[in-house]
This record gives sequence, C-alpha cells and structure tokens, in this order.
Amino acid sequence: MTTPKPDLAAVFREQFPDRKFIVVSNREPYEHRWAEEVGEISVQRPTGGLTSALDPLLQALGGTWVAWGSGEADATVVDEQNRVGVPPERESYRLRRVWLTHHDIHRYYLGFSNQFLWPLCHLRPDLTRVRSRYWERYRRVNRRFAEAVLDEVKGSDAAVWFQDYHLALAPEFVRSRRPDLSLAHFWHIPWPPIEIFRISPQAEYLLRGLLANDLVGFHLPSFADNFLHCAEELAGAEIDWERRTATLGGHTAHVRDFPISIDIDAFVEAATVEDAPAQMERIRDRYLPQGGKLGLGIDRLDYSKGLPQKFKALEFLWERYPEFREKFTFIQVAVPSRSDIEAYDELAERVDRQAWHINDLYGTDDWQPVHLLKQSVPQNRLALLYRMADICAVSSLQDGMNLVAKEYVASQTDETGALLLSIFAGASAELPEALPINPYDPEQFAIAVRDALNLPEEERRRRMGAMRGSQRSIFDWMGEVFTEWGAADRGEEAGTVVDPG
Ligand code: GDG
Repeated sequence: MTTPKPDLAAVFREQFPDRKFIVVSNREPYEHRWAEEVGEISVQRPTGGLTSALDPLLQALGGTWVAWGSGEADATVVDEQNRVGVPPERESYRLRRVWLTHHDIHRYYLGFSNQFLWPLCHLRPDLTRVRSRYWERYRRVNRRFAEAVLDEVKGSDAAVWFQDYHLALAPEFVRSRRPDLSLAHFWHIPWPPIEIFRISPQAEYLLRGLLANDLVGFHLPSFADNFLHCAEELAGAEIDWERRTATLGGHTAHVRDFPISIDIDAFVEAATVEDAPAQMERIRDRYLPQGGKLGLGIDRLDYSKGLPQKFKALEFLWERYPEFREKFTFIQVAVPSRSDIEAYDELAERVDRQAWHINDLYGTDDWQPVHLLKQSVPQNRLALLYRMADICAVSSLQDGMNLVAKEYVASQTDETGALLLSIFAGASAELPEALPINPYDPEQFAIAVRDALNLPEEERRRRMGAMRGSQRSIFDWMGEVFTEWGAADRGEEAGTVVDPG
C-alpha cells in the first residue's frame, strides 16, 4: 500500500502563481564525473532525503537549482553562465553551478560551516573554532551564491528557497537587491539557546541574514523559540510572539516549525522487494551465522550522533547481562564524514578502538558482537537491514530531527522491531512509542537495550504499528512549507497550516 502524495507542483503554483521556483543549497542534485572510459562523463544522481524529493518537483515546475559544482567534470558540461540542464536524459530544469576554490572549501565549508556553526548549534562550543578567515570566506561565498541567484531571477518574479546553515547570509544579499522576491529558508540543524548562540562574534550578522527571509523554518518549536529570542536580543528585531514573527528594518520574517520526514514509500518498496527474504538470509549468514537477535545503528560518523555512548552502553550490556552474549549482534554503519576535521578523525579512531575492545572482550571463535561498517551502504540494502533489525538504536546527543529513526519505522513492514530513540533527537517529539534513551547514561541505556530485546512481541507490534500509522512523508512536509510560505508572502495570519490528517 502506498501513501497518497500531495500534488506539490499544484500546491506551489497555487501559492505562487507567477513566481519562478529557485532552490539554493550547498550540495548539488547532479554531479558530473569522469567515467572509467577516457573522455566519458558519468552523472551521479540524487540519492535519499530532501534532494531526491525536490528533484521531481523541479522537473515538474521547471526553475533553477543553485549549488556548489563539486563534481570533477562539472565545469566541462556547463555553458558560459555555468548552467547545465538536468536530468541529462530529459532536461527539465536548470542547475546553476557556483564554483568553490580549495580555500573556499577549507574556510567556508569545513571552516565556518562545519567547525563553527555545526558545533555551536549542536551545543558543543568547546569544538568551535573562531577564525576571521573562516568568517570572511563564509561571507564571500554566500555573496557568490546570492549573485548566482540574482542572475537567475533577472527580469522575473521568483520564490527562492535556501537550505541550511551554509547559507545564512545569502538571503540578505539577495533581499538588498531584489526586495520583491519571496524568500524562505529551512535550517536543518538545531538553533541553540541564546546563551550558546551569543558565543558567535558574528551573531548579529547571521541573524540579520536569516531575518531577510519571509519564512524561516526549523524542525521544532523550541528551535524557532530560540531563534526568536536571539533575533530579539542580539539583532534588535521586534518579536510578535503570538504571530511568531520577527521584524527588522521594516521587513517581517515568519518563523515556523516543520518537522521534516522521509519518502516512506521508497523505504517500504526497498524493504519488500521480491527477493528480500533471500537477501536478508544472506545478511544473516554473513553477520549472524550463529543466529540470535540483531541490533542496528546507522549514523554519519559525527560527534552529535553519540556513537561512543552507544558503544559504551553495548559494552555494559554484554558485561552485565551475559545471556546476550552470542545471542545478540550489533551492526553499526558509520559513514565517514568531514574527515579533514580533527574532531571527526578523533571520533573515528575512538569508535574503532571501542569496537575492537568489545569484540576482544566478548567475542568468541564463532561470534563477533559488533560489526562496525565504516562505509556507505546502498539505500536498498539499508532498507533490508532496517526491516530485519530487532532493535534500532539512535543515540544522538543533539539532533535537529534524525531521519534514521523514521526510516527504521517505515521499513519495519513486519512491525516486530523496537526503536530506541534518544530524547535529544528532534524525532522523539513525533515518536512517543519509541523507547526513550538518554545517551549520557550508558548504564540505563544498556538496561533499555535489554528491555527492548525482551519486549513481548505484542507490545513491539503495538508500538511499531502506532508509529507507522502516524507517519507523515517528506511530501506532506514540503506541502506544509509551501502553504505557510505562501501565507507569509501574502502577509496573512500565521499558523494556518491545516492538518490534512
Ligand atoms: C541533518 C540533521 C536532520 C546514513 N548512512 C547511510 C545512509 N545514511 C543516510 C540515512 C539518513 C541520512 O543519511 C542521515 O540523516 P540524519 O537525519 O540522521 O542526519 P544528518 O545527516 O546529520 O542530517 C538531521 C537532517 O539534516 C534532515 O533535515 O534530520 O537532524 O543533522 O537518510 O539513511 N544512506 C545510505 N547509506 C549509508 O550508509 N544510502
């Protein structure tokens, strides 16, 4: 059974009948690379998440996607304006590429974005690195993105949607030159409390950049509240707490929460392909040849995901509850990310050591307790792992949403698994039937794993069924964003999202 999808092109058109649709993000939807054969070019297509949900919408509406041209053959295929039509087989919209130099990548992307904003927003000021060269480059690159947008909207009305923390300043640059455009921004990570955000020497500029939007979206109401407080105290914006708006310099931004989701059907389909049972059997043979239960973790290798805490809890589990030795195996997929940054390198080494230590302590000739897979797994295989896992453990120390939790629920077509979910992941607000964990308390975390493994089947089914029944998709999410954005654009009363139930 598939879930009904809103007609997003129609929703967008209804809100913005005469505006061109422009999406702006750091990452691009299509990347051109040199193929094995000399002189041939291959195209990397959008996979997973928001990119693959937005791509068909842009194909339906036309419009432009502005993004960093990160592929090695990207420059070869663009025209003089750095544009290329995509998808290659049926060019339906324009990809406008912004070029980043080696210094840009180091200072704007790895520097300001990922060694300042990311740790700050994940409540890790100890990991922030404040450098004027990072900030200066962040401004320059944001201006470059803004200029590409301005070039794309010349002579037309447009609705421009910025994504994430890499582009906080671009909206203000755009607004200053084109006050008539409609601008929205979705911030995919937490917005921290003012006590943390004020650490930023550039707090006011970042806030001003975002306040130039008509709509600023966050996953949770608490992130929106934090943002409004910061806007009031650090940028001098006037806040209407009832309407949830912030006015600065005569412009009003509407601030809303939209908890993002996933393409539910894509996971259900991948988890139920015809040869799923045979594929799952092969995975069992490989990782659980002695049988028993399977635990699963899927995370980017990032300090916000609480991997050391998860491994500590697993160590406690096998130490204190020996009945789970040889009866419970854990697969942790940990895809390396941002490995040029020291904190990520250290984390990678730490989890390696922990996995080795656990396997050394409790492993036997026939059984390896933890399989740490530091590589990306294709999405169809991921869905099968989700389906067959008896438990999935999400241990985020701080997480805007966490899509893994939602993917596990969607892929649990047999409804027999149990989700252990950190109370610090945004997703926990929507998944009350998950088993809550506090990753800072590894002993209780271990007890929660034990209890999850011992949970009667009826109870597991009840919880999983309830979570599956209430899941909303990324398409519903996008529809809500467009509806609120349209209302904000027309200056209508806020909070008018109708639950399509
Ligand atoms: C940010 C926010 C927010 C992971 N390993 C593999 C793989 N993945 C995919 C998962 C999931 C995605 O990566 C991770 O999404 P998360 O939501 O867990 O986390 P972030 O990357 O930190 O994303 C987060 C999100 O933005 C959206 O707004 O939820 O809070 O931090 O989709 O499936 N996918 C494949 N192979 C892997 O090995 N194919």
